[in-house]
Amino acid sequence: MTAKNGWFVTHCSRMDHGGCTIKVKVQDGKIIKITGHPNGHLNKGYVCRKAVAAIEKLYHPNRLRYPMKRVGKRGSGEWKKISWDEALDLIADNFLKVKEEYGARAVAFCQGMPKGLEHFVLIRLANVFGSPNVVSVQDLCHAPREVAGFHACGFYPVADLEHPTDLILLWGSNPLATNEEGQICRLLLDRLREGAQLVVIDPFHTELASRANLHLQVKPGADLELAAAFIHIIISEKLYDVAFVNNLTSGFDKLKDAILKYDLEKLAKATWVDPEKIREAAYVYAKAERAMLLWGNAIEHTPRNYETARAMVSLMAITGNLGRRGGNVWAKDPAIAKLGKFVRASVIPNKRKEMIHAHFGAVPGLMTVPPAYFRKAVLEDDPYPVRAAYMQCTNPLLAYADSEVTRRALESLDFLAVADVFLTPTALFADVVLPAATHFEFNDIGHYGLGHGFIVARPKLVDPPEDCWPDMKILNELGRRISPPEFWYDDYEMFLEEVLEPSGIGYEEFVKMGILKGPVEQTDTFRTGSGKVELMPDREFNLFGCSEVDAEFPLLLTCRKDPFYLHSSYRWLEDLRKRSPRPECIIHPDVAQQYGIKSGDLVRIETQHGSMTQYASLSDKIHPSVVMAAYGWWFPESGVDKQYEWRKSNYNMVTSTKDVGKDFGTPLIKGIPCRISRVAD
Ligand SMILES: Nc1nc2c(c(=O)[nH]1)N[C@H]1C(S)=C(S)[C@@H](COP(=O)(O)OP(=O)(O)OC[C@H]3O[C@@H](n4cnc5c(=O)[nH]c(N)nc54)[C@H](O)[C@@H]3O)O[C@H]1N2
Ligand SMILES: Nc1nc2c(c(=O)[nH]1)N[C@H]1C(S)=C(S)[C@@H](COP(=O)(O)OP(=O)(O)OC[C@H]3O[C@@H](n4cnc5c(=O)[nH]c(N)nc54)[C@H](O)[C@@H]3O)O[C@H]1N2
Ligand code: SF4
Ligand SMILES: [Mo]
Repeated sequence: MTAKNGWFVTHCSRMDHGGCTIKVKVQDGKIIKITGHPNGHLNKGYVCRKAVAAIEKLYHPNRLRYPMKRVGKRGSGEWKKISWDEALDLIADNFLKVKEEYGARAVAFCQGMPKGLEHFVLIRLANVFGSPNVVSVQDLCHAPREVAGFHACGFYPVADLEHPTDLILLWGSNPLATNEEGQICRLLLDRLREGAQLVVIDPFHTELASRANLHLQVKPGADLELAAAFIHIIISEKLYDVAFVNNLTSGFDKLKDAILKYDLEKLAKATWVDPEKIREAAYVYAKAERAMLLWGNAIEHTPRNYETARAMVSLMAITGNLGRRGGNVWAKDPAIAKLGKFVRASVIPNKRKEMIHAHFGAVPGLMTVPPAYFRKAVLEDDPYPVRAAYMQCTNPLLAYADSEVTRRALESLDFLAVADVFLTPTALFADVVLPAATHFEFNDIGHYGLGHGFIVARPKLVDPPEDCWPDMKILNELGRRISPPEFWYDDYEMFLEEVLEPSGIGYEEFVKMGILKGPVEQTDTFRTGSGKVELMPDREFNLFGCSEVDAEFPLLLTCRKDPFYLHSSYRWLEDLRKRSPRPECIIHPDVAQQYGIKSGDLVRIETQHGSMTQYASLSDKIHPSVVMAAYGWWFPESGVDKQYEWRKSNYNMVTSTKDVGKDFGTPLIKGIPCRISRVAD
C-alpha cells in the first residue's frame, strides 16, 4: 500500500551503506522531497546530495521497468520484453539444468555492497539450492577487518563514535565523503567539536586532514609498515598499557620480537613518512586516555590486508583501547534473528569445505567467494566448473578488479541473470535482466548483518513502477522454483518478521521505533582460544612487501570513492553528474609540469596490467609520487553500441588479479606502480 500525502520518517539506503534518518514528503503517490531528520540517531539532521538524488533515481525515464530476455549476442544490447513468469521459469530451468550436469555448486549467487535484507535472502537461496558459492566484494570490503578482529579478539572492533573520546586515529578512511563503517561522519564531527584530537593517515590531504592535529602522508600500500612502526615505538618506548597487556593479551613477547627485530628507521623509510612524525603520532595515540582507530577501505585494498588489520587490532589492544568506551568496541546486536539461522546455514553443512575459495586456502571465516576465485572457476574450471550466475545489486565489470577477466567470465558463462534498477555494462552480458524495485518502494530492514549493533526501518512509501519487484520478492519466487518450498513464504514480507521475531515486535511497530540497537558495553571478555586478545597472528607479518616504483612505472596509483556516487552506481543521475561530471585523476602540480600536463588535460594512466584515461586535476594535496584516480566510471550517455564505454576510464582496467592475497583473495587496488602521459588532442 502506498503512503498517503504528507511527511514520513524512514532511513536512507542504497546510496551508500545507509543509516541517516530522513524525512520524506509524499504527494499523490510520488516522493517530492527528502530532508535530514533533526533527531536522526546517526545524522542529526544531516543529509547528503546522493540521498536527495534518490528522487531522480526513482522516476528516471530509463529505469528498468520490465523483465527482458537477450535476443542478440552477449553485450549487444538487443532485448525482448518478457513476463515475470517467463523470466523466472527461464532462470529456474537453466539453474536446474546446470545443477543436474555439474552440481549445485556450479551456480554462483553474486551480490555487491549489501543494500538491505536482500543480501541475506540471496544467501538463503544459495544455501537451500545447495550451492556454497555466494560471491561478493567482501575481499575488498570489511571481511578483512571483521575476520582479523574475530581472530584477534573474538569480535569486530568498531570505532565507538557514539561516546566521547580523546583521540580519533583516522586510518585510510575518508568519512566526510563516504560515511565509512556505516557510521555517519556527523558523529565524528561531534567528537571533534567536543575537543577530541585527530590524526589522519592518508596519502591525500583530505578535508579532515586539514582539521587534524597530525597528518601522515603515507605511501599507498604501506599501511602495514606504518602500523608496525607505531607498534615499534609504543613497545620500545614503553608507552603501552601495562595492565591491559599483562591481564588481557597473549603473545606480547612474540609481537615484540617480530617487530623490534626491524630497525625503526627502515620501517619508517618504507612508509615515506618522517620518523619523527610517526613518533609523534604514536605518542599521542598511546597517551590519550581514550582513543579510537577508525579504519577504512585503504587498509583492505592490498593482498596483505589480513596482517595489516591484525597489526591494527594489536595497536588497539596494547594501548588499552580495545573493548573500551571511546575506543574500539564490540557493538552487540539487539535481540534479532541470528544470521546463520536466517540464511539456513544448517542445510549446507559442507559449505566451508566446498566454497570455491576453500580450495585456494583462504581463511575459513570468509563465507563469500572472492571475485578473483569465482572467475577462475568460470574460466578455468578451477577448482571445479561454475557455469551459471545470478547477480543482484552489483556491477562487476566496474567493481571487480581486472575488468577484462570479468568480461571474459561474463561471456563464458552458460547462463547469467542480472537484477538491477538500470541497464549497466554488466547487465549487457546477461541472458535475462530483471527490473528491481528500490528504496522507498518496499518494506526493508537496513544494517542487518553489518556488525554495527543496530538495525533501522525502511518502510515502503510509494509503489514501484508496475513491473518492478523488490529483490526479496524475486528471490522468494525463484526460490520456490528451484528449492524446497518450506524455505519460502507466500508473502515475502515475512522475511522482515523473521528477522524481528526474537525482539518480540512486529515490523509495523519497528517502523514506529525506527531503530533497534544493542548494548555497547565495555568488555574484558575476548572469545579467542586463550580468552585474551591474541596479539600475534599465526605467522610473521609480511613486512616490506609493498610495491616499489621504478624507471618504467615511476609513480604509485591509488583511488578513493567519489562523494557524489556509490561505486559505479548513478552516473546516470543528472543531479549528481553535474556535480561530478567526469573522471578526474589528481596529480601534484610539480609532477604534472614534468610531464607537460595541464589542468583538464586528458591523461593516460598505465600500469603493467592495462591502461585508462582520466582528466587531470592538479593539486598539491596529493603526495608528489602518487596519482589519485577516480573509480567506478562508465558512460551511460554513450549508449549501448559502445557498451557504455566501460573500459575507457575504468580503474579496474589497470588492476590485476594475477597475484592475490591468500587469506581473502584480495588484489592490489591501492599503491600500484604506474606512469602517466598526456593524451594528444
Ligand atoms: N578499484 C576499486 N574497486 C573496488 C573498490 C575501490 O575502491 N576501488 N571498492 C570495492 C568495494 S568497497 C565494494 S563494496 C565494491 C562495490 O561493488 P558493487 O556493489 O558491485 O558496486 P556498484 O557499482 O555500486 O553496483 C551496484 C549495482 O546495484 C544496483 N542497484 C542499486 N539499488 C539496487 C536495488 O535495490 N536492487 C538491485 N537489484 N540493484 C540495485 C546499481 O544500479 C548498481 O548497478 O566494489 C569494490 N571494488
Ligand atoms: N560517496 C560514497 N560513499 C561511500 C561509497 C561510495 O562509493 N561513495 N562506498 C561505500 C562503501 S561500500 C565503503 S566500503 C566505504 C569505503 O569508504 P572509505 O574507507 O572512506 O574508502 P575509500 O574512499 O576507498 O578510501 C578512503 C581513503 O583512503 C585514502 N587512501 C588511498 N590509498 C591509501 C593507502 O594506501 N593508505 C591509506 N592509509 N589511505 C589511502 C584515500 O585518499 C581516501 O581518503 O564507503 C561507503 N560510502
Ligand atoms: S550519508 Fe549515506 S545514509 Fe546519509 S544521507 Fe547520504 S547516502 Fe544517505
Ligand atoms: Mo565496500
